[in-house]
Amino acid sequence: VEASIPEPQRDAWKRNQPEGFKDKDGFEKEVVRHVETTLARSMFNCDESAAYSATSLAIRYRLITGWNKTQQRQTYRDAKRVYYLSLEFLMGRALDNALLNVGLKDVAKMEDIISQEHDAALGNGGLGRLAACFLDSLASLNYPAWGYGLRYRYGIFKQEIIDGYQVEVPDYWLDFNPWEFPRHDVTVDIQFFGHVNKTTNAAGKTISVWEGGETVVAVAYDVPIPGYDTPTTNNLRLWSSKASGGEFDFQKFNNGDYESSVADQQRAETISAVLYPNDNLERGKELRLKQQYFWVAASLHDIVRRFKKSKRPWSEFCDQVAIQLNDTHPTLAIVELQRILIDTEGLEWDEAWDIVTNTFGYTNHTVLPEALEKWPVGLVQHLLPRHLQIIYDINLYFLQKVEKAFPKDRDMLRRVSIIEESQPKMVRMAYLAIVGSHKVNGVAELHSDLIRTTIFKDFVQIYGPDKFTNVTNGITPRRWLHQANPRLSELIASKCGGNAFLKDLTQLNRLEAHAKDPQFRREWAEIKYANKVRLSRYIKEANGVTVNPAALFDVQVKRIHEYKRQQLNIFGVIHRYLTLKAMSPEARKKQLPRVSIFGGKAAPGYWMAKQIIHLINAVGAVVNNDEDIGDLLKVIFLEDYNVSKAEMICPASDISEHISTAGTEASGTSNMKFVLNGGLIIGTCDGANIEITREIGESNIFLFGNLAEDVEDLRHAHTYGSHSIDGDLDKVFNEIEKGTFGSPHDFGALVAAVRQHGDYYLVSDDFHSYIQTHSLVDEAYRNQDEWVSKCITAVARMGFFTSDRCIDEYAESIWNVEPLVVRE
Ligand code: Z57
Repeated sequence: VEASIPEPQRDAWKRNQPEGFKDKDGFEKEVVRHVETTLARSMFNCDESAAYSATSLAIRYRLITGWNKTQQRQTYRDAKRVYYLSLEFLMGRALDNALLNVGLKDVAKMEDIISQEHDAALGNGGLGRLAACFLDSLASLNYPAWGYGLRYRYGIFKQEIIDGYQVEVPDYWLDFNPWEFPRHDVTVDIQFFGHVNKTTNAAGKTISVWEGGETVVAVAYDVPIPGYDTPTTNNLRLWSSKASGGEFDFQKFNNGDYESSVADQQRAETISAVLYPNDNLERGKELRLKQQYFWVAASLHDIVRRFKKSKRPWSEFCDQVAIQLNDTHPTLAIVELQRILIDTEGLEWDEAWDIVTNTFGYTNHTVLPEALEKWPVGLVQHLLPRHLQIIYDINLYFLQKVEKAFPKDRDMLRRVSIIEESQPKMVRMAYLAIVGSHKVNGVAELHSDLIRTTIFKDFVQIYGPDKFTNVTNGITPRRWLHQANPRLSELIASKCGGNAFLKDLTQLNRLEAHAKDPQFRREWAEIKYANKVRLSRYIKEANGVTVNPAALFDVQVKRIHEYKRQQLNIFGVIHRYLTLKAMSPEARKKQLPRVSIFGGKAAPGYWMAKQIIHLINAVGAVVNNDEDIGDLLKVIFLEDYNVSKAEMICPASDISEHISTAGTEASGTSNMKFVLNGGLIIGTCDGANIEITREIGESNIFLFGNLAEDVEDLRHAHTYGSHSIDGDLDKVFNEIEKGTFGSPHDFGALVAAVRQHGDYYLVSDDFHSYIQTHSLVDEAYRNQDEWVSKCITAVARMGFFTSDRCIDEYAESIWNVEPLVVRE
């Protein structure tokens, strides 16, 4: 490692190793130094924004030293590394997390400064946040691991609510970002378009050479990822696109072709300009495919370059490298590695393919047909001509194998072909990912069962069941308990022997003994109340609505999607409103006050999701101003739900809603966040709700609704049988149509989806059970002692859902990697 440092300087280098700082004094000194000499400000004009800048620069100094050491250690030891390829990393804020992970959290108490930071919002929802939790766990468990992603100039849009409608505003987040390190010396030339030539190489072998038609440069930006209380700081490498030939093509510039020179530059920079804002939906846009290849090719080039430095034979590649594909978005990596090995490195097909399949693992995150990626063959041919040839070859060899194994099954070949013989022909990316990986996993037990028995069942026949496995999702307790809910974390620590539970979440089980302790219950409830007061203050500020913190807080925050069924929730709220209105004032006085809180973004092109947002706001406008109702019901839509808002909302919920149509939500991860923060769940038998129930006990969760196994029959009956709507739901619809919540025309599509268009998401089928279960929630909440005991018990049994457990499972059963411990 040291070989690159010239001998005369080495001694000076060693004597001057940067140490970082060790204590509060050193930290403060560093902050002041940055205010004065980096920002060129004084004590007298240091506002909160400058204080944030200086604080983050001080803390990053501490990160860098550990980061450098980690990278040197990993290179020196030359152990197998994990590469996590994800188009999304929904990181949120970094400062608070960095303070906690390097052990300076208690030194610096500064909510106001922390809240100055802009979220790094390079993701849509669950998939992107999972990637962020995984990075935290990988570093906290000392795994040698890199994340690879795109450095979008614009992350997920900011949501504004104007007159009850969503309006999207660009999220330019890079104005001041102390957490990234541009590596202008780490670049990769990426090609697109062009054509393929056959030539003969030195050994007399015919090989294919791809002559690209356009070159774009990928520039690396590195983000340090500190582990919690570990010596490991891993690296997240994000690629940014720029034109080759620098800012302008000077040839063109000098020829007076200034405009086309600027156009080239803009075309190149467009690749990493913006995150596609769709969650669980693929729209097949050319620029998206360009993004995918750009990022995948740059990452693989980097990985291969690193491997080649070790001078090992190619046969050892998969002993050194494990690459995890976060959904099918990086599937082209499979094709790209095969291309590098056969076209550039001169390996034989079979030898190369063996290396490829042993390197990759593929995680599936959805069974929704509209989210499964398919690319038109013509588009792939145009953009990546050599890759399409390789895809066809992969498919040919695969289908030959299938034909041998299932000689009488012609239809099998059609069904499993990587190329769908449709008009136009399509490349099925999930099938390519399965064929090119050694393991395929789902993200919760039900979901993994579903992919084995439905969308991928033919592949289970072909490869056998062992290729398909489950790794139930998890969340990092550092951010989602200790950071989001410091007081609860402290109370837990007082019963669990300190903060050890943050590294071994199963130790939460020591709480169980205190679930019925009146004093402990009181302290627990007091913290929940304080968190609700804090959220109430925020609601007052943001929405101008006064809510009663003693009311039951009922929360549904997540991307707006018909399958997640926010429409079921708001129809339920209307039902509650009608029930309250129909009561005598005396009867009303006995009712339990509720606050229904919604939040979440709709994809800009998802019209139905936007209608749902509008209805929620329209209902809020009526209910919140109805004097008959007062505190008994408030309906709040929180604008611009994001990671840092989730950190405030999760600790303040009494009950949260995870009510997807059974079989549609692969896992869900916010369900875990809410329970870990001492809230209960109302939910369907879907995704990780099922395992949460198994862990915390049926009496500590409110389950309702039809089961996944019944969905198909119900849908069939809606279309081919007579479809009658639930009576209570019918009353809700009639009220909407009376114009109670504004022009009924505005909400016609939401009603028609259930009444006329087959109720694909089973809103009517589940409505009665949903309403009844909400009554059970009210009833249970009235007995506060019992309720708090349930919450404590549930938290005590949540140990399984840490992302540390997930990462250990991936490491053991998919990656075959081990932690790199520091030898002193
Ligand atoms: C996304 O956020 C998820 C799946 C997708 O296919 C895409 Br695209 C985006 C989510 C699932 O909907 C959640 O159920 C799951 O918990 C999350 O991925 C992480 O696995």
